Amino acid sequence: MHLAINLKAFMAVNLFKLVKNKEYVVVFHTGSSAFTAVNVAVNTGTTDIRFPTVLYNEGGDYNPANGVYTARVPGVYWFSATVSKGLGTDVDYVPCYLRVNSENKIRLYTDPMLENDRDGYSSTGSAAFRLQAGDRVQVGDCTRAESILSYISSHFSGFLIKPDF
Ligand SMILES: [Ca+2]
Repeated sequence: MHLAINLKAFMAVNLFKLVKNKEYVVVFHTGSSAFTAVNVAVNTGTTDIRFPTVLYNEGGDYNPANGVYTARVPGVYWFSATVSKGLGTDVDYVPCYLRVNSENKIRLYTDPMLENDRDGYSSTGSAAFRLQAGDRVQVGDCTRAESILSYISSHFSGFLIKPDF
């Protein structure tokens, strides 16, 4: 951490010198981005959910307060989400969507029949997306979101595969 801060300061000073002298065009490596978050809470007044417990958040692009991953770097990304329902509660199903900029892209879907509605079950969706800086990815538009199990069997993760530059 200390080394990174010093390196940043060094680069800022030397980049200024380079620009001032009009000698070079400098391209910085954009760094990586990856996260994993678990447990579930429903965003108040919505059908969107958040995964409030962060296990890993390199780059800090996932926000556990609202469950939204915001792309900092344009590029190709991979995301995966799983929602689980606990054993014993009689709920038809708990479908959700993986959403990009509030548009449903991938459906997380399991629908047991009749008496099997009391089973514990999980639904997963995974997808690659090309994102621009500022694009938002989250899990939402859920049905009966209050019945999703808030445990480590419900999780949301993603990472930058390849930056555009
Ligand atoms: Ca059912």
